[in-house]
Amino acid sequence: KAQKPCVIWLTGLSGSGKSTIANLLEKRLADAGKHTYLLDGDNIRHGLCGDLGFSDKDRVENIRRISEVSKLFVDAGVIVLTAFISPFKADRAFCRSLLDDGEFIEVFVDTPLEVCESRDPKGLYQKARQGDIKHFTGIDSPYEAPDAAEIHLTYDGEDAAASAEKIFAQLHQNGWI
Ligand code: GGZ
Repeated sequence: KAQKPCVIWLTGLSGSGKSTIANLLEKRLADAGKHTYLLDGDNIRHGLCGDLGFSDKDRVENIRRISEVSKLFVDAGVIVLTAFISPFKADRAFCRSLLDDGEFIEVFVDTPLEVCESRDPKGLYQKARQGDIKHFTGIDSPYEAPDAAEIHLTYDGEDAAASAEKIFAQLHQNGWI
């Protein structure tokens, strides 16, 4: 039987763990025999969206393109995972609007700013605090938290593997995959 395609849309601050969780979840889905594709900064911001920066306007365009590409993958029967900050509600709603009911699964990786900032794997928060990077999400650029995400990962100090497993379980329980 053909798999049920959908978009698993992770949203959250820089350093919240989106990419790490998405990579582990993709592995878990592949092990379960699912055909998946992960869209993240590595394959999108260097290619299709290589002309875009981090102004509000560019972020809107970034998410618009990612949404359209996600829809194409769903048309092809693939389970798509996306890992972008996607700070604006309206843009996430746009992706939802492109898909059928039940095909857009919003996952809020709700790691507090203090935790993300203490991780600071690339030193970007420090640069933002010093004013060396402008328009950094959570510092001087907004993040609009979802108020009705299908899956809400509240931060409890658990590791990314546990978070990926939680998402996997909820995808099953709700019949989304
Ligand atoms: C936020 C920035 C910025 C600014 C560079 N604001 O931790 P990272 O490095 O790997 O994740 C961040 C990534 C965000 O790109 P997205 O495509 O997910 O953003 S959006 O959805 O808002 O379009 C960070 C890095 O790019 N980065 N400058 N000013 N993050």
